[in-house]
Amino acid sequence: MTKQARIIGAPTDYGANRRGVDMGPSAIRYAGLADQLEDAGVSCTDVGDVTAPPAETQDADKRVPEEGNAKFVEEIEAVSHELAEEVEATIAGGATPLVVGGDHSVAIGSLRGAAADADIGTVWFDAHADLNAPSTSPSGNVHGMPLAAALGHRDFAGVDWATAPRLNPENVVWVGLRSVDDQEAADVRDSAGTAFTMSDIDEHGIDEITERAMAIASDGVDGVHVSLDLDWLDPNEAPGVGTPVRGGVTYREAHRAMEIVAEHDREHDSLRSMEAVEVNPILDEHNETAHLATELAASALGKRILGRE
Ligand code: 6HN
Ligand code: MN
Ligand code: MN
Ligand code: MN
Repeated sequence: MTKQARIIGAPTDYGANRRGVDMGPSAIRYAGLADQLEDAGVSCTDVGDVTAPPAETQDADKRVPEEGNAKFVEEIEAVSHELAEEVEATIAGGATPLVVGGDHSVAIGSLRGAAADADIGTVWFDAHADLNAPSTSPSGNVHGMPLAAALGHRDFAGVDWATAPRLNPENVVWVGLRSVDDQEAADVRDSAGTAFTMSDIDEHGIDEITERAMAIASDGVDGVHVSLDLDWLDPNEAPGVGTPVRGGVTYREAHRAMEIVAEHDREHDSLRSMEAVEVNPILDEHNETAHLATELAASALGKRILGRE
């Protein structure tokens, strides 16, 4: 059956430390996302963007909670509601949501939507663990917190709009970690999830690590949300991101990983939803990072070099 994808733009930078990532959805569309997907044999519709007023028109400081620090939480709450509804409706309609960000705080909405009606796991392709909470975050930027929020961790306990109760902690898998804050690292170790660092990729290779990640994330649940933060790649390959960290995966490794996601999906029908986030066109070179996001999404959704079987 032809795969159906629904592109949902989430043009936010509320959760990031640098402006510009709100232009990610436009840049990714301009880089040819829909064409890439059609070439991959995926039938796709673009529903446009969720509502996200420019950060300049909002007041970050008034939104900082008394305990801990989380900038723009009210704006992020509004985006999460709308995005969760879009993602849920997309899945209910039989299509695969492809959320394009925006900063990584949009994952709060993606995960809630994907888990609205099913038990899910997630594979988090990212340099960062995104497991900070308002009381532990060194920055107050919510893009460093979506997994803590979704898992109902610490400060987010009882914050309904932020948590995804059917995201199973044992099915959370990080791939490619190389920049984790001190308390966050302890929380990753204490979590029920599985963390594969860049060292693990060096040691075992991208094939084995991605295969293990998909196996763990999909074990005993209904599907997997694949979260692709473009800073997962090395900044040489993906310069247009707000929080680059040297020592990331190469272009080929990234493609291989996404192809393994697609292979796993072909065999197990495991890919429930996906997002590509943190593309910052202001910092990009000739829209390369946005273009990369389109190619990687196409690979994850089944693109093969010699076409379909
Ligand atoms: N991202 N750990 C840092 C923080 O501010 O919490 C960086 C987070 C980056 C988040 O890239 O999605
Ligand atoms: Mn991230
Ligand atoms: Mn990151
Ligand atoms: Mn091994």
